[in-house]
Amino acid sequence: VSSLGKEELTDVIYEKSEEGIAKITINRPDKRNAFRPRTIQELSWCFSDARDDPRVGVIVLTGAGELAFCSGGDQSVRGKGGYVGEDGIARLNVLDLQVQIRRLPKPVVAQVAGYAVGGGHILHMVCDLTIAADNAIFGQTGPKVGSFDAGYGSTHMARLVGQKKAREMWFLARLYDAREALDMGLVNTVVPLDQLETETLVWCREMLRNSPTALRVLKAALNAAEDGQAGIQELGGNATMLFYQSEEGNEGRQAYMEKRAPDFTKFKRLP
Ligand code: 2NE
Repeated sequence: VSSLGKEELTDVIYEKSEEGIAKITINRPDKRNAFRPRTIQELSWCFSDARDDPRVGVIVLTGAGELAFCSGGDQSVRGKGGYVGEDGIARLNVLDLQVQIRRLPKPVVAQVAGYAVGGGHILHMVCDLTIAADNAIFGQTGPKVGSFDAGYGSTHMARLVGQKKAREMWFLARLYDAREALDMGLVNTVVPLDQLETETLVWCREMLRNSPTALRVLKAALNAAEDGQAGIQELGGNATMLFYQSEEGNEGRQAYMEKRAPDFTKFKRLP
């Protein structure tokens, strides 16, 4: 699927607007938008395209219909060791998708109507913001169906809602309505279902008006505080990107190309 093109998407709808919003919709409504390996491969392709497209400033992840954002892994294709695709290989490739969303240097907004449960709940948690409809229902079902996510699904949740609540969510596997999710800090806002799309656009447009570099570095900084060495690498990459745009950075490159000693004396050492 690495050579996948937009025309080959079956499980996902991918749209880009003139104003710079990419919208990625999980399109398996008959299964409450449960994902199979192909769904994740397609999502990954879309996120990669949205990352690389300089016209895209914000990405929205959502689910088709009003009944579900995503109900997690498709249990009908779950095999030994993961979810099994057409190639017969068992995969847990949603874990790679979580990392991709986390590392993507543009804001990713989850637009949630209906169920966001299991692996679908984790997908909304790793998005930067969540706009929920008043019919949204959140929770982990893993312990009921013989599954768990001991990565971001647990540790990032604890950072969002606190240790006690995270243990409650995982150990009891209860479901929570949108108001409870808002009170817990799981989502940013709750709006009537018929205003979900409009409200998401309002939040996206507000971010699009702000400095893309500021948002990019802030996302990396907020990640770095939690992601250890990988987080520092992400934040550090932004420093290199900015340094490469500076006169001082270019003096080094220029001197090397001209086979002369670099002259860094003209650059101020700021306090
Ligand atoms: C989502 C929920 C609560 C919705 O309930 P309801 O009553 O609104 O719908 P219903 O009738 O349960 O579902 C409609 C159709 O969608 C299928 C159902 O089997 C049903 O199919 P039909 O009977 O019409 O043929 N469906 C829904 N979710 C599915 C799923 N995840 N896999 C396959 N088919 C699914 C209710 O449907 C529900 O509780 N779903 C299961 C949620 C779940 O346990 N997800 C997996 C968690 S584990 C996970 O995602 C995971 C992980 O923990 C670690 C790594 C990777 C993944």
